[in-house]
Amino acid sequence: MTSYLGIIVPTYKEQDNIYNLLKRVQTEVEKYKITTHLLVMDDSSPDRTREIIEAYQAQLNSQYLQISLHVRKSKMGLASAYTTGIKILKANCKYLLEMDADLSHKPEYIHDFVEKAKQGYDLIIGSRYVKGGGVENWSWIRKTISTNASRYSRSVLGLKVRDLTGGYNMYNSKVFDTVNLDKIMSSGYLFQIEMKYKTIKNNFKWTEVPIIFPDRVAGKSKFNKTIMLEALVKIWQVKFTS
Ligand SMILES: Nc1nc2c(ncn2[C@@H]2O[C@H](COP(=O)(O)OP(=O)(O)OP(=O)(O)O)[C@@H](O)[C@H]2O)c(=O)[nH]1
Ligand SMILES: [Mg+2]
Repeated sequence: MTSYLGIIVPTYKEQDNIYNLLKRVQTEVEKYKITTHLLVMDDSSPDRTREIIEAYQAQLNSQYLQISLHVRKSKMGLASAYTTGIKILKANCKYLLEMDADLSHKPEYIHDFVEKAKQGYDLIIGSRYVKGGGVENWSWIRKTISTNASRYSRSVLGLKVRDLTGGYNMYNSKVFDTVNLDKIMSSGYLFQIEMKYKTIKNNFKWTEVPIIFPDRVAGKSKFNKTIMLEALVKIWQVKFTS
């Protein structure tokens, strides 16, 4: 079945969030009548994440939402969860949305992304750093690191995007006929930057939509300063080998 929207949700130990995420996505796509295929990419979470998804699937009866679950044997990281998910969905969905499971990416913004897609944009970036966007409950240190990382990446890569590091982004599936997912070299933090860079460099039309990004409430934060700082060095590799 073809859907207008494919949503890729990577999960690792999200038992406290996944039910609410699925519920809120369902509410939104039914409200706006968006045919949606949501694919959860779970890396064998050692908690109840999978069980909760399967229970949700079993009772789901929706005209607009279809849910699939892809389980990988071990924790293989966010970047490959996304690239694998994109490969699975791209032929059958017109647009692809990347979304975290921890509710930092509010499903209530899906409609804003879709509106921009209808206006002809191929990359729609959920942005904390444009007017109307922001973060909630972040320590000043995390805020400073994130804004400066975006500023630094922007100047290294010569892009005008305000929020380069964010992970709530929607792509026209046709982007992946041009941007080769097998050549994405980054994992972790840099992945989102590289994907945006390659899309924009290939002249796809992009825009940013404001999002308020609340910090995760439930589950353990995996934010890691070392990984992020490492990304800021490796960004030069993205620039010169892309
Ligand atoms: N499949 C898969 N999902 C992952 C992996 N690591 C993280 N995730 C999921 O990817 C999304 C983003 O990870 P987060 O831990 O929220 O990362 P973050 O937003 O940078 O940091 P915090 O929210 O502070 O933890 C969440 O839905 C996680 O469950 C992984 O190795 N494999
Ligand atoms: Mg998070």
